[in-house]
Amino acid sequence: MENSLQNRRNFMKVIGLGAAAMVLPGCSDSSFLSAAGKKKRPNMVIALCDDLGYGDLSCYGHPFIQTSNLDKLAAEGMKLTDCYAAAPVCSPSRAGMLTGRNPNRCGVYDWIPHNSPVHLKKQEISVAKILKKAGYATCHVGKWHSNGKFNSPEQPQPNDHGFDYWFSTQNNARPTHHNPKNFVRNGIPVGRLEGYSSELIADEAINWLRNHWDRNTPFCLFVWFHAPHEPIATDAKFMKMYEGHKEAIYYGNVSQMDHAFGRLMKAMDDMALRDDAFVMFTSDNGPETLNRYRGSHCSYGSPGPLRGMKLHMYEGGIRVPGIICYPGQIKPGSVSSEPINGTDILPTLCDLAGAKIPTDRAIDGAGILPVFRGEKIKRTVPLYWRYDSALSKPFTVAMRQGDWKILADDNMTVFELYNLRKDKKEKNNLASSEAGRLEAMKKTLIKLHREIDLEGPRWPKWKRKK
Ligand SMILES: [Ca+2]
Repeated sequence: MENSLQNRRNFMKVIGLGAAAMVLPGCSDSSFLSAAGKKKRPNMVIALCDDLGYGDLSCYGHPFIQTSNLDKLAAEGMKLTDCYAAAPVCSPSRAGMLTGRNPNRCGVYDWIPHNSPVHLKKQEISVAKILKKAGYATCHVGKWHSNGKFNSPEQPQPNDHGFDYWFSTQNNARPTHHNPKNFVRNGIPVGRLEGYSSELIADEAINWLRNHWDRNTPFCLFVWFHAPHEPIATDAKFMKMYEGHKEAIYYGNVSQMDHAFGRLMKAMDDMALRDDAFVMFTSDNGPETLNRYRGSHCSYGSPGPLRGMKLHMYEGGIRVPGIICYPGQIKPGSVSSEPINGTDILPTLCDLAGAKIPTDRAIDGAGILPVFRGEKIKRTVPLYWRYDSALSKPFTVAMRQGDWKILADDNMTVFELYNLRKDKKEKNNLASSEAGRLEAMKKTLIKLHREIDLEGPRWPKWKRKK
């Protein structure tokens, strides 16, 4: 642990020293440096879907779903083939994105029900808080799901975690994506809204850029769509695109989100904000399990070629689409297979902003800027996931190092080992034939698992009201 923190500090010294004059080889350095020779701080958009599967976008191989705006983003930037969420379920995945830390360290172990005592604690340092301190304007629109007592003084709210402006819901849009009535804008409930949540979220983001953001400051905008999480509702015109498909409501829901995302990109284009903006799109976990909600039958998400779905420790639960566009710094149409995790967002945005990454606590993520110049990420902590309620029992823990992934039960007694580069479907368990590798990975995993387990806080007992 001490070693890993020290390594991280040493690494950060290197990054810190290099930040002022950082040039990305292979890219246009002139666009990265202002006329005065100072590093230009980009505007940032982090768009997130809810339960969008690895196979749910056209550019990730879906045979029917049309996602022209996200396909365009990939064509203009980089498609990540090995992008991971920090967890196979909503709240921990978001806690990992916001803090750069494995969510189990923060005490966010599972999705957070309404009124639960569980929340992202105030002492956690969110990326929004760091960016705000560094002079960024910060905005969150959409699903928050990082506390149980939403919009209550009893727990930290988006503003407490560094968002200047927020237009958010505790969890899903209710009663559905259509005419939701649970959005809160900067602490004030807004009542029933007309329209669909993806469009409302895009409208608010565009309105914030046009009317609330001060152009003299760089901005970081978190756009966290509810789509395509249940309960789904889709505008008829998007369902019509899939006439004859029983999955039309789901397919159309993804296309409607894509359309809303495209409107935001177009608005940024119109405001001349795209030329040097860092835009990332990803999902918080794998696709919903088919027909989990009886009578709804809207869970038609696809993990593509991967094994498992949401709530699984196999790839389908945690591997998600990941697209990054950063003009002048990423070669258009490029593809990277470097493993990237939701916890990498905080260090990456800090590197882009020239802000310091916290050194007083364990940070699991790593900056991904080297990927844009075709280099490997310098990780001090392996990619690690733990979800005690995983449907892939006994496997509730996973770790990836390079091409290799180990799965384990919570007691660290049962293991599987896969080479993901050769076997992304996780069909061939090599635990027996790669005994030496298994032992080495077990050792690393057990140490990390224990360290994170010890750090995670415990919560008071609480009974969920039905
Ligand atoms: Ca989710």
